[in-house]
Amino acid sequence: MSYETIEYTVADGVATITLNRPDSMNAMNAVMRRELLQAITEASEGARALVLTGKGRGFCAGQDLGDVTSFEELDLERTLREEYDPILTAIRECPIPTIAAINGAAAGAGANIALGADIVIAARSASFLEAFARIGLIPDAGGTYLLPRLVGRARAMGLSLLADPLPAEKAAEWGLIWEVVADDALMDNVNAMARKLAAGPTKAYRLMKEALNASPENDFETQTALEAKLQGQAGNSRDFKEGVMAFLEKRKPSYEGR
Ligand code: T3D
Repeated sequence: MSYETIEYTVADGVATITLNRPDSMNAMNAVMRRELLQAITEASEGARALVLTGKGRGFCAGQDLGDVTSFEELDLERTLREEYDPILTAIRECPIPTIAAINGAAAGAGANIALGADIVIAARSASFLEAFARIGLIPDAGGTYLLPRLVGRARAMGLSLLADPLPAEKAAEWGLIWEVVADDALMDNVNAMARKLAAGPTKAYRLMKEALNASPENDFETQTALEAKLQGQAGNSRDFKEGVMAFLEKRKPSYEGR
């Protein structure tokens, strides 16, 4: 499959999607939304880990504001429901681990799509900007769902109302993201992590994602019942047997993801 607005590569079981409209800080137009969804689906079916990053000095500046040619014809509810939401769902329900490598500014929908990944690693010079209030909108692309859950109501409100850039260091300090690394070490760190995950027990990863994603909405009994059900599935996997045998035989496990 060839793409116009993204680059898509697969190596060592790791699919990498690079948003590729650097002149506009990788702002999202309709083609990019379509291609991003297609590439996530492709990765879900053929790879064992997924990395999402941006070309140039930005990660993604959110909606391409240059696309707004007629305010009369604009239907944001439709665009969100039909074009953004499927991307958020594809990332959240992606059966393989997802890593967002934030190489620069992540703004608007670009920030919230990134925050939907399983692990977010940012370059020290990167920042997160809930830019919406600057143009009279509310955080979308999952922002109002994710932000309070990740950093609590006070910080979610501050980020949304003030719309000031949050430096990567502070984002890590707040628990919004996993970690910050030196700019020139970003992709080495991310690639090493992605390769480690791709060689791991990917069936267990899928099940743990299902459990952790369900957790915020569940009460204790519901969650522990789900945990037991999913652990039952993990316990029936070849990877579990391989993990235990490798431990007992004092060797490295070789996981197949089933
Ligand atoms: O369908 C719908 O509309 C609903 C969905 C909405 C979802 C949303 O994402 S709404 C939020 C949209 N995004 C923004 O409001 C962010 C706008 N951009 C910025 O605030 C800043 O550009 C950044 C903080 C991302 C980066 O700042 P800086 O100073 O590093 O770069 P810059 O000079 O502002 O931008 C560089 C170029 O990218 C510039 O083009 P030029 O002048 O060199 O030709 C700029 O116009 C362009 N650019 C940046 N963001 C966008 C963009 N072009 C189109 N759309 C953008 N979002």
